[in-house]
Amino acid sequence: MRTALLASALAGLAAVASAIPTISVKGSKFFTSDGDQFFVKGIAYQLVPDDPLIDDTQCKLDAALMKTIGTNSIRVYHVDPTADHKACMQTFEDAGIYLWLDLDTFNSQIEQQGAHWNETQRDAFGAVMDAFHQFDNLAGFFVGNEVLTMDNGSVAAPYVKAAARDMKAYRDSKNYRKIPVGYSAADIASLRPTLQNYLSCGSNASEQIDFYALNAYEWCGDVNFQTSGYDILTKQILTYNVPIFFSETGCIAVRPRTFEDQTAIFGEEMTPYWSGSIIYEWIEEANNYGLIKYGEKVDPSLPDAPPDGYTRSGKPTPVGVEFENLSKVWKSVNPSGVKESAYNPTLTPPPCPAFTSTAWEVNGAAALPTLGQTYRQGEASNAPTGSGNAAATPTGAQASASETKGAAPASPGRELRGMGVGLVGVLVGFFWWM
Ligand SMILES: *[C@@H]1O[C@H](CO)[C@@H](O)[C@H](O)[C@H]1NC(C)=O
Ligand SMILES: *[C@@H]1O[C@H](CO)[C@@H](O)[C@H](O)[C@H]1NC(C)=O
Ligand SMILES: *[C@@H]1O[C@H](CO)[C@@H](O)[C@H](O)[C@H]1NC(C)=O
Ligand SMILES: CC(=O)N[C@H]1CO[C@H](CO)[C@@H](O)[C@@H]1O
Repeated sequence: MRTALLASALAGLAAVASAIPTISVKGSKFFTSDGDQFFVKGIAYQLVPDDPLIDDTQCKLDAALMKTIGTNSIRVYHVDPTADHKACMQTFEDAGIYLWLDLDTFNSQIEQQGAHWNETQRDAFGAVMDAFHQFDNLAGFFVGNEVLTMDNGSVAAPYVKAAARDMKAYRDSKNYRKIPVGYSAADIASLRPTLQNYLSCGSNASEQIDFYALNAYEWCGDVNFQTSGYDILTKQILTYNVPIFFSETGCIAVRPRTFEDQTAIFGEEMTPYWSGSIIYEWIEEANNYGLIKYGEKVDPSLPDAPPDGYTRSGKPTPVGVEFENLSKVWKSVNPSGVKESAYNPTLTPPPCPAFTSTAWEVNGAAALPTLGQTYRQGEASNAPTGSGNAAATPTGAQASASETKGAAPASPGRELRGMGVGLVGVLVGFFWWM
C-alpha cells in the first residue's frame, strides 16, 4: 500500500484513491489490514480457459454486476503470468472485490497419480505469484484444486503440503507480504477430516498451509444445517487452527437454487468457524451452474459461433431467478465477526493423522517430500511408523460406494477437467479448465 501511495505521489496525482485493505491470517480467521474480520462472498470466475483477467472491458462489465449483489471475491483457476493484469485487477479492486487465485496451470498442476513436486512446477507457480503479489486485492493463493479426488488418493497429500511449504518459502524469500497460501479440496467423505488435519499439522509453521478450503456440493434443495451435512463438516473444524471456507459451493440438483446454504454459512452456527464461500459459478456453460450468460446459446456448428455455443464475453445478464435469489440471500446476511484486536487465538495444530492402511496411507511423522521427489510405493512418508521398510499396502479396497450423507462427488469443474487432461494440448479447451 505504501508503494502505491508513493507511486501516486510521484505521479503527481492530486487525489489518492484509498487502496483496498489487504487480507491476512490470524489464528483461524482472515482479517483485513483495517482490523476487521473478512468473510468470503465469492463467485467462481473463469470465462476463458487461459486467463479471464486480461480484457478490462469485460472485467468492468462483470465487476459492476457482481458489485450490485455484494460480491467481495472472485476465484480464478488459471491465469497467464506473462499477461498484463493491472487494468482488470484495478477494476475488481474499485468494485471492492478480492481475488483467490490458483497457482497451477494445465502443465504444472500436482497430480494424484504418480504425485510429484519439482522445480519446474515450483517455478511455474512462482511466476504466477510474481505476477500477482503486487495487487492489494490479491487475497490468497491455492497450491492445488482437488488434487485428491479418490478415497485412495492420500499418498498425494504430502506433495500438496510440500508445494505449500515451498511456495510460502518462495513468498518470504522475495519479501512479498504474507499472502495466505492454501489448498482447495474435493469433498471426499473418507478423507475427512484427515486431509485437512494433515495439511495443517505439525510443529513447524513453515510447513503448514495458511488456510484450507473445501469444494462442497452437499446442500441441495430444501435442507437445513443438520440434514445437509454441514453440521458434520462444522463438527470437524471446531478447533481447526487455520481459516477454512468453501472454495466452491452450489448444488444444482434442485432448481431454482435458493442459496439457503448461505444463510447457514453466514449465520451464527457457522461464522465462529467458517470464513464464507465461493459460489460455483459466474458464467453459464455446458455444466449449467452459471448465474449469468452473455447471450442465448447458439448452435456451435454455425459460422462464427463460439465453439461450445456459449458466448464468453459481452454484457452479463442473469440466467434466471437464481442471480436474484443469491442477491436477496447475500443482502440478508451480514456477519460482523470479531475485530482483530479483540481476537487472541490459542489454537494449536491438530495431531498429524496416523497411518491407517487403505484409509490414510501417510505417516504424519515422516519428513515431507523434497523438491524433485516423485511418489513411489513404500516411500518413507507413506510407511507406517516404526516399520521403516514396510511397503504401503496397495489400496484396492475402496470406501463403500454407497456413501451416505456427507459424501459428494468431486466438483463439476474438476470432473470436467479430468476428461480433458490429455486433450488440452491438441484441442482448444472450452469447459475442462477448472
Ligand atoms: C517436473 O514435472 C513435470 C510434469 O509435471 C515435467 O514436465 C518436468 O519435466 C519435471 N521437471 C523436472 C525438473 O524434473
Ligand atoms: C486408486 O484406485 C484406482 C482404481 O480405483 C487405481 O487406478 C489407482 O492406481 C489407485 N491409486 C493409488 C495411489 O493406489
Ligand atoms: C521448518 O521448516 C522449514 C521448511 O521445511 C525448514 O527450513 C526449517 O528448518 C524447519 N524448522 C525447524 C525448527 O525444523
Ligand atoms: C430464497 C429465495 O429468494 N427464493 C426464491 C428464488 O426464486 C424463486 C422463483 O422466483 C422464488 O419462488 C423463491 O422464493
